[in-house]
Amino acid sequence: MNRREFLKGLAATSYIGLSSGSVLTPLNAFATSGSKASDDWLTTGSHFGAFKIKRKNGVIDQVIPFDLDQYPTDMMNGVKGLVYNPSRIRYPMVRLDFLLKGHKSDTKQRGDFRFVRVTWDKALTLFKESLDEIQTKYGPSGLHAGQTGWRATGQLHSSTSHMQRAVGMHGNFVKKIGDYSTGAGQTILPYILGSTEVYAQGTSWPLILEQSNTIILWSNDPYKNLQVGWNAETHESFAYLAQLKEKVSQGKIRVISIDPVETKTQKYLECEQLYVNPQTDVALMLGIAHEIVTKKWHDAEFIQGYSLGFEQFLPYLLGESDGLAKTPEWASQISGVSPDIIRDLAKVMTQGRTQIMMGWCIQRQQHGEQPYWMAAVLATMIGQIGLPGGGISYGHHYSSIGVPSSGAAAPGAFPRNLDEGQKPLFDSNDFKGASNTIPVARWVDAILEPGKTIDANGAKVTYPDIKMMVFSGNNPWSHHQDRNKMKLAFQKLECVVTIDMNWTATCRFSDIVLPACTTFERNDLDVYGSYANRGILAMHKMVEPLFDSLSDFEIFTRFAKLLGKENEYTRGMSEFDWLQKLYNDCKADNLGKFNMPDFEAFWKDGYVHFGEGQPWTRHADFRTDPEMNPLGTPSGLIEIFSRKIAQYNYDDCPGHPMWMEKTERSHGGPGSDKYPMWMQSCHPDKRLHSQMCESQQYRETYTVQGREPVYLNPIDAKQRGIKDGDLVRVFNDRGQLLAGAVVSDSFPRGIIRIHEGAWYGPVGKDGSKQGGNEIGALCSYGDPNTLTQDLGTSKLAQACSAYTCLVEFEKYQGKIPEVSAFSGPIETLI
Ligand SMILES: Nc1nc2c(c(=O)[nH]1)N[C@H]1C(S)=C(S)[C@@H](COP(=O)(O)OP(=O)(O)OC[C@H]3O[C@@H](n4cnc5c(=O)[nH]c(N)nc54)[C@H](O)[C@@H]3O)O[C@H]1N2
Ligand SMILES: Nc1nc2c(c(=O)[nH]1)N[C@H]1C(S)=C(S)[C@@H](COP(=O)(O)OP(=O)(O)OC[C@H]3O[C@@H](n4cnc5c(=O)[nH]c(N)nc54)[C@H](O)[C@@H]3O)O[C@H]1N2
Ligand SMILES: [Mo]
Repeated sequence: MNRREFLKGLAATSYIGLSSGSVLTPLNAFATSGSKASDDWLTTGSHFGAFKIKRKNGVIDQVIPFDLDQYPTDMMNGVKGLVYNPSRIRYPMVRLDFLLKGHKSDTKQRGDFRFVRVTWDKALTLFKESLDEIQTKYGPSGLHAGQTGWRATGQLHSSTSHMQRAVGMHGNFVKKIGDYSTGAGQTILPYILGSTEVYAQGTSWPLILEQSNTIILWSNDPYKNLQVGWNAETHESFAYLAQLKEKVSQGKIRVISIDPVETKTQKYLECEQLYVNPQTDVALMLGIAHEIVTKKWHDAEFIQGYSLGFEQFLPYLLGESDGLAKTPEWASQISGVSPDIIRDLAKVMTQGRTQIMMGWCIQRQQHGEQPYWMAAVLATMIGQIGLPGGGISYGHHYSSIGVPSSGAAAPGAFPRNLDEGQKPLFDSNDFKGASNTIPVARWVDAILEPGKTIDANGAKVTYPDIKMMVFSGNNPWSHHQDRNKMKLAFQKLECVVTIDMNWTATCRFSDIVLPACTTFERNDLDVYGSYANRGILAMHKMVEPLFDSLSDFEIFTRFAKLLGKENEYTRGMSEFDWLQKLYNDCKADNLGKFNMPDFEAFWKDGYVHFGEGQPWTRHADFRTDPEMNPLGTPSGLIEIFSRKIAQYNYDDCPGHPMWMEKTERSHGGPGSDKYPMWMQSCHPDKRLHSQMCESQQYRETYTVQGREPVYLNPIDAKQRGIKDGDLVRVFNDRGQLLAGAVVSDSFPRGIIRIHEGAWYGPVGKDGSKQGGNEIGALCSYGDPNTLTQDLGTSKLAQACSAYTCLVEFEKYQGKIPEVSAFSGPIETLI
């Protein structure tokens, strides 16, 4: 089917979508009829940007940037395809053998992709009965519904909240702590700097542009990663990046990107790149620190007044404690950076104002806590923490951090938890001696080894015996590591339920699949500008929910009704009642500070603008008066040595930062004789994780022979007889995938990249999509998590370490399978 035929088909069938069923107040009557009849430009928003959308004949026709977005991104071109694409889930579906045998089904069949269409009533009843069975047989420790992820923006329709509130009304369940983004960083930094830092507002760009002489982008690609935001993104930071580019060209600010590859940012700014061997940054940092101490360039006064434990760290740095001085020569051997450059860096960083900007990728590897800690130590030695344009930050590449916040109160959200006094149907808190909260990335381990006790952040965690999982607004068969291990784990689950818009691989490995509609098929509101909080955006419904899909609110209202708790769930309010409440509460909070019009005017105009805030310097108050404004660390000071961490006695996270070898490391490190290539699975330039991979036409702008690109160094490729555009098999002991070769000088020897979020499309030995459940199946599209390691960063954070991963690749010579990722299930009748 070509695209036009497909769209025609969708337009013809879209009226099948059920009506929302909410109470018709005059206002929502107006809004719904408005959304149907009017072909005016209407506002809406997403992680990819805030937009104005025009419809034609009931179908989304044109998408343009929101008035106040001066730097819309290319991903705007993929938005229509988010709604109209072949991967959409059309109706509720149940896995064949689960429909026949329920909790006694053959779970080895899970992933064979055979599903049967059912009605909403049937699907929701099966869902509830499964929960009943789990709570009765195992209690709350048998259920994990705690994973979260990048569910669509919008304060009302936040899908994970809907699922967790409704499932929580049925019974308690296992939850997670931390996230995949910054798991190691957000755990270590409270010990060192007193807060997670990663999600804190950072020093404002105007001050950085004014005051910095040098900016170090360490494992950081803001020009790529600021394209998406946690809220409706309006891309204010790009104006500052443009100014930075200007200053770089004028020689006013020196920007050094410390990164194994040439990043999008480095190319845009035309700044310097400093190559470092992957996973060896701590060694490089130690080499710099050694040089600073040797030359006495460190700020002894700042170290003395604002930090603790330099004396415990110094013997390690100088080699007095382990006989190994961390000289530039020592660091060079590990990091691949020449001693001269290390010495030069030490000089540059201590002369003039230096802002170190850490990206997050570097802590998504084994011992990912260490580079964050060591970078804080470096910044302390330089002595500029709390000065405008100096010190260290951990988030300038994320969600408009660094754009001054308006200071307005932001709207609240639909509640994730039960209201005060509400009780679940199965009101038990008996987790049978297991933990009710586990580190976010350890859930597959828990399924495989229930009862096992691990160390985590100074405590013990005992894995619960998980028998059922519910996913909404996240895509674990994209975000988690090691697909074949996941297959084994999923065979142990009795029931898996997923609520999504698309036939993701998570749906493929589920038993009950429920179709949610997209953001563009419901009304909502959101902050725009993410951390800049520039205003509130009206997110208008553009089209009726396609096929049999429903909004998450509607899905779980119906589910709550089955529990006899519909009113408890909705508080007796419809979609539009909620929108008005969220808006009016926010209006009340801003009274006297920001004038907000009435809801009706806001809804009609499409937004309320709060404007720009005041520039601000992170940690300035601490610098001015550390006694009055202590950090949140035990001592109130920066902890170069942490007594608390030392007392945990962890071999993989001692009391001060240290270089530690990895279990897999390229460029001569462990495992590189067998698998010489380091695979980095960075965040995609043209997607948000797995989202927008479904947008077919847009995807085709970057795929190679229909597959996800694998970026290869020209010499590495040539040695294996591979040309640009060839199909490549990438493999290690954990798995294998097909991807399309993009040969590029931006990638040094020994390094390949496949962006995370590429949809998992396994095929069996016979090339069929039904065989995708086989252990060792070939991924036909190129999901890098087919190959990554599922390993905790250390006993401290137990976070995701996807970047500790070695692979090999070869030209693919076998029979070429069709891509199985995007075409939905094998629909079966019974
Ligand atoms: N190898 C490797 N793996 C990684 C990473 C890496 O760098 N390398 N990065 C990690 C990081 S930092 C992150 S944050 C995670 C991201 O992991 P996730 O947040 O799980 O990734 P997304 O692809 O954004 O998944 C969101 C899912 O929610 C669905 N969804 C969106 N809107 C709605 C809605 O309104 N209703 C419902 N019901 N569903 C909706 C989408 O269709 C999609 O399937 O991945 C992690 N995994
Ligand atoms: N376009 C787009 N933007 C996004 C996202 C997306 O999916 N798409 N996701 C958002 C989310 S959820 C997150 S968590 C952030 C992710 O933010 P990050 O994790 O910071 O992003 P990445 O682009 O994966 O990695 C940044 C850089 O780290 C480098 N790097 C990797 N390993 C090493 C190393 O060992 N040493 C050094 N020095 N550098 C290394 C990579 O080469 C890359 O250039 O991005 C957010 N922004
Ligand atoms: Mo993330």
